Amino acid sequence: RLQNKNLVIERMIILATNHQKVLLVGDGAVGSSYAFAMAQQGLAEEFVIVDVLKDRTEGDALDLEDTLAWLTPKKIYSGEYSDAKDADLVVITAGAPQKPGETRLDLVNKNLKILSTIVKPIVDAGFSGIFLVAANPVDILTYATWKWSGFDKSRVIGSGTSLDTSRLRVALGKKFNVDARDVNAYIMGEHGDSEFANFDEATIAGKPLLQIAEENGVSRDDLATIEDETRHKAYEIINRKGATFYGVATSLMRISRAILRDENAILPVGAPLDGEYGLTDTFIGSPAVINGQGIDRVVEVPLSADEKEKMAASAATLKEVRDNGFK
Ligand code: 6V0
Repeated sequence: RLQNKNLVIERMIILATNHQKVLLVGDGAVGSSYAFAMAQQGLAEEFVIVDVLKDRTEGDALDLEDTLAWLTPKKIYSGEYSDAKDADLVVITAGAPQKPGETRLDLVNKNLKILSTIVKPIVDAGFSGIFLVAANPVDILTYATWKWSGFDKSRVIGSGTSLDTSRLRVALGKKFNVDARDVNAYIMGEHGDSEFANFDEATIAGKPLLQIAEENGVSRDDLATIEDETRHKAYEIINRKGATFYGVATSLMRISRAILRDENAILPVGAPLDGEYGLTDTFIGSPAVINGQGIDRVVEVPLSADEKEKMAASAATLKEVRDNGFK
C-alpha cells in the first residue's frame, strides 16, 4: 500500500512539473487551426505564436484565450523566436499556400526563402526540442530544416503523408462502412502528386483490404479511383474554399500529442530514410514511431514490387526538385 501511495505521489509530481511549451511559426489558416486544435485537446501548458504579422498573432492569442474558461488552463501569447529557447516543440506552418492550379512543388522557391529566415533564429535562440514542419512542399522543407538546423534527424519531423493517410482512411471507411480509425492503410511517398496508397498490404481488423474489396464487389479500378481522389482532394477543397486547413491542423495536433505525451505512436509522417525502401538522404511519407524524443524509428512497410517502384519514383521526383531549388 505504501508503495502504491508513493507511486501516486510520484505521478502527481510529474504531472505538476511537466510544463510543456510549443512555439508555432505561421499564424495563417493552418497555424491558427492547429492552435485551436491544441487548445481543445489541452496540449501544452504554454503556447507561443510567431508570425511576421504581429497584429494577427496578438489578436489570435486574445481570441484563443477566450476558450480557456471551458478548457485546460494554459498560457497563450504572441511571441518571438527567442521564446523558442526552452520550447519542447516548434511547429512551422509559415509559407505561401497553393493557389488554384498550383502544385505543392511550385511553392518551393518562395517557401524555402521564408523557411531560411525562421530556422536559424530559432536554433540561435538555443532551441533544443523537436521541429515539426508542415509548410509545402513539406518533404523538401523538412529536409531543409534538418540541414539548416544541424539537428539530429530524429528531431526533425515532417507532416509528410499524415493528412493524405487520414483522407484515405476516411474514404475507405465510407466505402466499407467501418470507422476510419479501424482502417490500417497508408498513403506513402511525397506529400503531393506522386504519392500512392499501400493497398497491397492494407488491412481492416487484420484482414487484407484486397480480399475485403473482392468480397464486397469493389474492383482494383474502384480502389485506384479512391487513391486518385485522395491524391487530388486538396485541389477539390482549394477550388471551392481557397485553402485546406482543418485536416492538416488535426494531423499536426495528432503528431504533437504523440511527442508531448511520449506515446510511441506509429504515425505516417515525413520521415528521414536511412536505407528503408532502398532509399537514403530523403524525408518522405512513411510510418514511424513517434515519442518524446521525436522519430524513434522508421517503420518500413513491406511493400510489393510495384509499390516499391512507386516509392522510388516519388523519392526521385523530390530529389530532382530539391536539387534544383535547394543548395
Ligand atoms: P496562410 O493562411 O497564407 O498562412 C501563412 C502564414 O505564414 C501567414 O500568416 C504569413 O504571415 C506567415 N508567414 C509568411 N512569411 C513568414 C515569415 N517569414 N515568418 C513568419 N511567418 C511568415 O497559409 P496556410 O496557413 O493556408 O498554409 C501554410 C502552409 O501550409 C502552406 O505552405 C501550405 O501549402 C501548407 N499546407 C500544408 C499541408 C500539409 O499537409 N503539410 C496541408 C495544407 C497546407
